[in-house]
Amino acid sequence: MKIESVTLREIQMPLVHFFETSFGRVYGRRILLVSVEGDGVRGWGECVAGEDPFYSPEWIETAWPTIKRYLAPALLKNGVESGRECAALFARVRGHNMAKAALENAVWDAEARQKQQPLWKLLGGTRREIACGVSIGIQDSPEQLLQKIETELAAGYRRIKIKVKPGWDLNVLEKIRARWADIVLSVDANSAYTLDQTEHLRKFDAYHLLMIEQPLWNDEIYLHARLQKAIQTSICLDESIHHARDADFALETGACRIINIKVGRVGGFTEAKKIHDVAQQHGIPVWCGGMLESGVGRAHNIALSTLENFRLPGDVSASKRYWKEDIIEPQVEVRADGMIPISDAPGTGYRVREDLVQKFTVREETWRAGTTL
Ligand code: OSB
Ligand code: MG
Repeated sequence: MKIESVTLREIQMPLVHFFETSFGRVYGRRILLVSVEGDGVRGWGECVAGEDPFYSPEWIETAWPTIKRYLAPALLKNGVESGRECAALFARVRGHNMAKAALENAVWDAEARQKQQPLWKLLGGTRREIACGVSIGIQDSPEQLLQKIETELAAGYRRIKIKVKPGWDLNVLEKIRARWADIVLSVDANSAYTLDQTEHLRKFDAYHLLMIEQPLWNDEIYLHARLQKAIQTSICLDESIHHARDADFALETGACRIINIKVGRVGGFTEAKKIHDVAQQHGIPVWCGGMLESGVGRAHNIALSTLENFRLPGDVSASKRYWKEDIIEPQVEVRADGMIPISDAPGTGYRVREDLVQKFTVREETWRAGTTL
């Protein structure tokens, strides 16, 4: 398809409730959105980079100039036949996966609309409904955490994940298990521990967790293999996996038994599909991670989660857990049985509310094909 223009925006939206991880607390989001236009359709993509370089070295202030100076010009000068071709076009730029994914996914989105096909089908998905979990941040007190878990269980969510760090881990797990002995429960450390704490991490085994996500360094795989040998709880890697080669290395070395796929962290749908396939060949399940996305990224996560090997509930939850009013229509809703039904409509099945996008926009730039970039 011929890409005629690329628009990059920053929107700002307050979160309904703050979100705290081992690297800090956020009260609202600054989100970069990309839209591409061509062949009479518009496709949308979300850049999941954070407000700070804490989850990953990439953050919104590296993503903006990377898109402006390199990625958007590459797309506008060369054009692409499909979303599949973007990764090769962007390969000259090293890293900056979240910036790349925002553009690549916008092209897939446009392609699905142009072909009048559901995005999930274009991606090769098969599921007609997907299972949802929730990620609950660190709270001011264990009592508040228990209250939140109760609310999410009542809403039907099929897996509870809590954020942990030293000082907010075994003490809260003890309280959770005393109240709910059998719920499907995971923890996510976002790299808050080191290998010297293996003895401490082994104590997590007593709480029969579905997984412990990213216990060690964000840039480390092999030391997770050492840890996995020493503990019973399955390790899931998030931050450490950037492409299919990482997934292959992690699975060959036994560094994890589960992989979290975030389409932004891995540079777009094309690489996400490859990681999905590598895991499947190893008999390892994957699930879809979240990055406190607006409806644009959320709708893409839903489409990705329809692939067969997304066998565990994802961090793909309802719009209303994050936003007073999400920027898509309909809002993402989770049924009382904890599932999201998949629409047969062309594209994502969710319409972007451009009036709201406009209202939340704080900066915006458009680049067109054929003009000096
Ligand atoms: O590690 O999965 C993570 C949010 C921001 C950065 C990293 C992570 C998260 C989440 C939130 O856990 C998941 C969600 O979108 O609800
Ligand atoms: Mg994580």
